[in-house]
Amino acid sequence: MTPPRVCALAGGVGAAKMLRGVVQVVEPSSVTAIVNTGDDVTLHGLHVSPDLDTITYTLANAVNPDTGWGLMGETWNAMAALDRYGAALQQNLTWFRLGDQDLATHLYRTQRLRDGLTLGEVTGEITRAWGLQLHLLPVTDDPLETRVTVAGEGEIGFQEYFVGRQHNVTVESVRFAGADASRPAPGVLDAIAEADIVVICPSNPIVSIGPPLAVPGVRDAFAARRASSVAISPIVAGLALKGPADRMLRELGHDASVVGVARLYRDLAATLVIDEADRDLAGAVQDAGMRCVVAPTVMRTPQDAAALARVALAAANSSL
Ligand code: FO1
Repeated sequence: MTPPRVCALAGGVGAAKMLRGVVQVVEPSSVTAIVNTGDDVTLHGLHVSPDLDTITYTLANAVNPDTGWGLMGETWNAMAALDRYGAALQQNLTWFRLGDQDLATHLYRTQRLRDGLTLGEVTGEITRAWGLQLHLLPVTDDPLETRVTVAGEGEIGFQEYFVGRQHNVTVESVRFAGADASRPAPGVLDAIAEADIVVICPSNPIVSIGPPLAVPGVRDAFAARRASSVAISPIVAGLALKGPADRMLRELGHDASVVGVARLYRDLAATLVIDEADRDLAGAVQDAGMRCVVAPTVMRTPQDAAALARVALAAANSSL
């Protein structure tokens, strides 16, 4: 029997962990991840795609396990050398840490884009070079930039918010610059339409799942597959496992809970998987309009991720 085709909507670290589980449960070559590019940033003239790279490095078992981004066993000589020039300028040129091996990815991606390839084509070359069998697609090949308006400062870039200020500032609003003019990358709408199962990964609903849905046509494509779609809550017991998702939900007027997540996802997925810690909210999730499955959703090991993937795929199947 042909393996089920899975299409995943993915952000960074949480999605990478989820995908590491999915590829243990179904044939990796039948998995397509549609990845957020709103985190992308140009620094030192280089195009950095954090969510694409986090997934690539994680699936290649090369990611720095402590941070969830960048490469394990990294050295920082280029950053140290740049600090010499930062001192001359009296500027911090290395607030966004690019390791020596990681730099190769950004050098290569930037050159290939200059050669005229699309971000999707370059991503294919990079994932093949890392021996990945699953397909990674940027949600769009066009510019898409998450901009965050923070209290007392005005609008800054996503990485200035997330890294520059360690997301320790209050968010007043978020917008996705370029979204209206952007087009789904080749293969994105087909991957969503042709999937047997759609998985919305446990990523930040605002700034990881939000930007891809802002690309014209993408939200409708996912909504059309609602019956075959399952989402995993990135919020457990009111908290994000990593990053500012809980704060951002609250600051933007949503409930920082599995019920708040259900209100955001109910048009996109029939089922929401929530952690055992939120078992008593299962009824409220159903009242919010989503079938609710309770299971362990904290992925500490690849085995945890595979178990969660099995639960998610079974839930999506049973709602067919
Ligand atoms: N996150 C940080 O908190 N500090 C960093 O210096 C940093 C550097 C970095 C370099 C490459 C890359 O692909 C990701 C990097 N990240 C860093 C993570 C990045 O901010 C991601 O966008 C977040 O993980 C959210 O997805």
